[in-house]
Amino acid sequence: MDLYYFETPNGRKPCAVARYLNLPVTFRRVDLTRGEQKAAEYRAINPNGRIPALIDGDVKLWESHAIMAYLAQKAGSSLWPSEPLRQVEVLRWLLWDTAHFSRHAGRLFWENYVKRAFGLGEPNEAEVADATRYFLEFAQVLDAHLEGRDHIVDGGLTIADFGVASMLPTAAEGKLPLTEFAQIRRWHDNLLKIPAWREPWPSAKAAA
Ligand SMILES: N[C@@H](CCC(=O)N[C@@H](CS)C(=O)NCC(=O)O)C(=O)O
Repeated sequence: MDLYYFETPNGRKPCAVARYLNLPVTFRRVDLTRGEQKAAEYRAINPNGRIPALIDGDVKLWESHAIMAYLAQKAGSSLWPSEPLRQVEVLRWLLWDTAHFSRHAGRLFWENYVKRAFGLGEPNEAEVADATRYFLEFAQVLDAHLEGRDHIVDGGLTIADFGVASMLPTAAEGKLPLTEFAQIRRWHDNLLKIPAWREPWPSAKAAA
């Protein structure tokens, strides 16, 4: 199995699952700083020109959440639950995350960190204000949901935790306003105790 990744929030998700489950994955680094994701050879794997992507025999997959689900199912892991209702809950939170929580966190990460890091200019203040407003709105939903819970979906760790948490390891760089969200911080502090989440990246040696 070949997993195409880079050290970014969307790359973290499948790398963390592969490491958590100790799967026999060949990690293939796609250097976004050199534009390798736009090369025709890579677009043949992911026509979106983005990481991550996975090839497993005849299976060619892109979209980080789908790749996490595939890896968990392949391993027979409860990261992808067997109960239909819990599967629906995982889907609900992953879809919500893409549409709302990580979407606006990602906008802040882009404005507050990526633009400067890659010489793309200063943050656009109007964009920061708009993203902050939405981030606060959806962080409130997540914080209330996590009250009295250790995981997004009751019953244990699932890929919904890794999906919804994906922007949080870079919260400082993205200047995510998390101060008032004690439940989110508690939940993510616990996730960071999982070595595969804290350190998902293959060593230089392991990466092809
Ligand atoms: N919805 C996609 C998003 C993938 C994505 O945007 N990846 C970013 C890195 S976090 C990327 O490859 N960006 C490179 C580019 O836009 O050229 C997923 O979850 O896999």
